[in-house]
Amino acid sequence: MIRLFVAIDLPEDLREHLAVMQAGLPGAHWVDPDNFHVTLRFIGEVPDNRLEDIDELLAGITARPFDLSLAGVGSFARGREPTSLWIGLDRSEPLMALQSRIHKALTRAGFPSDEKRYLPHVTLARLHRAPAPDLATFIAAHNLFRAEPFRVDQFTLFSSQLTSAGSIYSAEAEYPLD
Ligand code: 3AM
Repeated sequence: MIRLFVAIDLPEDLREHLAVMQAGLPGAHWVDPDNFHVTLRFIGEVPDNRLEDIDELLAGITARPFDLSLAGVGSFARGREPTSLWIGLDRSEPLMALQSRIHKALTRAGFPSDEKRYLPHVTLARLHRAPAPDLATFIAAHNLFRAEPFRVDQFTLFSSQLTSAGSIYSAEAEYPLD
């Protein structure tokens, strides 16, 4: 089995910019900057022999390149327990359209996902018992964060290996937009 997800990679200068923010929050397990991405669609565990079908399906998705801007900071929680800290993105119609096309194609091909609303983000940290006041202070301190727009001219199929030292992501294939 192979664990897969589809995502947009970030340029190196933006990774470095985000990495500077990774400090000063107790309970934060900071994501390795090499692993920063904007998830488009989580696929999950599939038999290795489905990789070719998924590759073909993604290769058939067409879209024009577009610009994206990272802006703002927020957190996700399970119940009252915060689980992740993320950087947000300015609203982008081309991003939502690309996500929707990928999501529908995978669902139609028999790769279901949870039906949660898509909220584009870049995960900065996983949180384990981060004290609420510290989290609120971190979010307030970084809430005005805004980066220069970057060009999205491809998306990537990643595999994810879960290890005791964290997830190892590998690019399996890249799909140019043009
Ligand atoms: O880094 P982010 O949060 O964008 O949260 C996981 C990560 O996204 C997400 O897939 C990305 C690569 O692991 N993910 C993991 N399990 C998931 C699931 N069951 C999931 N997304 C939806 N459903």
